[in-house]
Amino acid sequence: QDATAAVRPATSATPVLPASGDAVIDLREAIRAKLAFVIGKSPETARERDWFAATALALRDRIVAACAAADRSVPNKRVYYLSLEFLIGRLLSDAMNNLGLVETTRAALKDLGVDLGAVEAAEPDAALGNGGLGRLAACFMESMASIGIPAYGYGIRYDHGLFRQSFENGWQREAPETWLAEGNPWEFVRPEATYTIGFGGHVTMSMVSEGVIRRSWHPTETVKAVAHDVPVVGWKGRTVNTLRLWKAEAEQPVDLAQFNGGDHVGAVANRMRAEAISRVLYPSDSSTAGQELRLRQEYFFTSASLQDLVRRHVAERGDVRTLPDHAAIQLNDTHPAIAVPELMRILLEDHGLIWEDAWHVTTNTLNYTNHTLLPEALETWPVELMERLLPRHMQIIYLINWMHLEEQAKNGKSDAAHLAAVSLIDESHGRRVRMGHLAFHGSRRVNGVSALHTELMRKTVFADLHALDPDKIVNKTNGITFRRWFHNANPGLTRLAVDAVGAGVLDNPELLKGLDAFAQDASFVERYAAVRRGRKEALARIIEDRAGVSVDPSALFDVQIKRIHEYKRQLLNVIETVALYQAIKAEPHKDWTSRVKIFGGKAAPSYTQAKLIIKLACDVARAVNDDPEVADRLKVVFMPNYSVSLAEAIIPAADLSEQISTAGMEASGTGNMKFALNGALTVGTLDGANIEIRDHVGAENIFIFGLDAAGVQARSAEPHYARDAIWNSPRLAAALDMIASGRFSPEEPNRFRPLTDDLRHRDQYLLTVDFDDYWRAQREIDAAWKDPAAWWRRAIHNTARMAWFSSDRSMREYAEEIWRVRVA
Ligand code: NBG
Repeated sequence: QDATAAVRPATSATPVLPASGDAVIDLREAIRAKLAFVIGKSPETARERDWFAATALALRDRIVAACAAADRSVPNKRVYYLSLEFLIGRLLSDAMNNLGLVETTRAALKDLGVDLGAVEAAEPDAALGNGGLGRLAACFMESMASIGIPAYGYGIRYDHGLFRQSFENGWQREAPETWLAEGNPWEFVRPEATYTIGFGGHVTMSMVSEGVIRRSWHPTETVKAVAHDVPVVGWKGRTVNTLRLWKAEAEQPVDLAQFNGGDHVGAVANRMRAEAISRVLYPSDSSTAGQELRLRQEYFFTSASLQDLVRRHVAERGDVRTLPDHAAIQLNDTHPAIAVPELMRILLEDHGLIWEDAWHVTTNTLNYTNHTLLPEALETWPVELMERLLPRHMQIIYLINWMHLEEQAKNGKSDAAHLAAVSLIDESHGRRVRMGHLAFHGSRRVNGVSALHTELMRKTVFADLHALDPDKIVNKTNGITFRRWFHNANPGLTRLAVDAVGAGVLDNPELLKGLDAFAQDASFVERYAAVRRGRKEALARIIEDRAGVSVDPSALFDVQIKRIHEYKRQLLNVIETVALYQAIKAEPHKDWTSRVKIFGGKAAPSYTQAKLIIKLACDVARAVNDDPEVADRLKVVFMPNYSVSLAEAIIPAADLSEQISTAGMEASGTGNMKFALNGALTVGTLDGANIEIRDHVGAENIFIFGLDAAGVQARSAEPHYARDAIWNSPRLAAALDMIASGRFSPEEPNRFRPLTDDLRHRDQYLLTVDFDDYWRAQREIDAAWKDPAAWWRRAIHNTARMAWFSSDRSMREYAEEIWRVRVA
């Protein structure tokens, strides 16, 4: 397991509640009992993993107790958050912190001769997501529980989460992830919440009365969805919500006739096919997977979730027509967009509603969040595939679309171009269902995830639909949960904040503003810098351990950790590294600011260009780190197997946060928020939430460079912009030449030509155009680092002014303006 234990200073966790003697004894005995009677081990034979399971089970009892003690009455309205991804990471520290039991647990384990840090490190990450979209869902679940919004998260219980990444000579290798190999102590299996999910087959029509035709679906294949519940405990144990993850099981685990006939493999083929649905998370981020199994996953979890919530509603309220009064459903991206026809089908077929009533219920219950405008990520499914897999849904989509287009004609907007633009079916690339259009049309509210992204939704991808209903699109800028990304990840800084502005800051992050007054206070600055220093030393040990590079903790730690994607422009950072390397070699005696460039992130296994960028970063790292002339002035590290836990170790140790996407392409970003909250300064473009971060922390406390979104659009239209930019920048030209020459890949000189050739001829992401200004910003940062008082003042202003980016704020906004649900 990941040995991040070393980074959690054993003496300085947030002491929400100090350990009290009785509580320690109670918990200690509870852990001892779990170890003996559930795990079946003695303290002598128990491994850290066993202690983790025993501790988790003991804490889970307390979560259940908190749940039982809470208000058990039926809430007036619930939120249902449907997401194909929940990137929750480890849960032990969340649970301890929110129950106020960090110190109690530490003391209880200590009594048993066990170190809490080691136990925490033994928990596998639940990596049921790829990146920002899945992590956002996890932050939102925690925030809803913390501010008291009754909610269920619905997703898939993947056997295998996001793959494990290792490097072989700098090439990414993928291995399956196995978080469930030793069971999951947090979950409860709920066989009574099992639903049947159909696929394929045909639709029949029958006359129910004069002129009333009822259609019904007869699937050929059925799969069971079995609920597995993970409790989500909020801050101070106030609310416990549920993350309900569906596991796919076959209705008939073995075909006994086939088995008896000797066909032992054939006898379980059906089971394999069914269970494949929840076997593995698709490792694609901001691009579509496009395969049939993916559509099966989407429909599987959407149908199970809708059946479950409709059943709950009818049991509680009797009448399915009042669903919009008591349930708000959020579709996290288009992955659950099939909810539109599925909810219609349930209402029409299972509850006998007429079309108009069903449509009213559907469009007043569903809401949709868009997370990207990148064309390669906009889901469309071939009509032919939908007709084969979900014939009834395809009929319903056709009918919805027919009415939608009729409405246009009625309003005098029947020109072909307009109809083609707003249609739910794209006729231009074969016939395909546009899932974004479907989700948009079937929802009451549609939201973007940052101010800029929402503006671009209105102007670009959804412009035509937006014109039809100008109030539908709203902005809800993303947020992060401070409990995990500040209190748990950075106990030292949290302690310092508590000392400075009071423990109320743990409940109300707005109190962080009080830290502004300490930005010039020498003793506070010293403590703030000491906390960072401690985290950098710990990270340096992890870097040595996992990447085999020794780095100096007094250097500037410059970090870019996120999925590897061309639009995020890790390549721009690598090229700047090469240019800096050349500059140091040219003037080795100049007073360079020492830097450690830290990269981390996974590339989708089929994303060739992204994997080549990783290889380049690793090859550049090898050359730079081995060059005695450079020595400690520049080190480059690519950390393998980036994960939520690793982020928790890296972010508090970062001095500089790289948020350098091409303007207009990063919908929001949320890593950017985590860094700034922990006091790293940002070097970034005017993209996504960077703009709002600048507005909050102040333009003098962030390093902005490059074209803005309008500039990107204008420049992209110019011919030869890349050629011209390289021509005008000798520094860029020299760095590209060095890479293209094979200097970093002597054993294969042309290895990186696909990267350099692409930049010279196409450069879709405008690296060449932004390069010089990026270089300028980086040298400004070098200079700023040399003035520690000014640097720490800026860092403290960042921490002090990031409160608005709490996901509690995001959730309150959703609650008021989208879900219309009361916050307790
Ligand atoms: C991602 C965006 C990020 C954004 C997260 C969360 C997808 C499809 N989108 O910029 O790229 O922060 O969503 O909203 O993964």
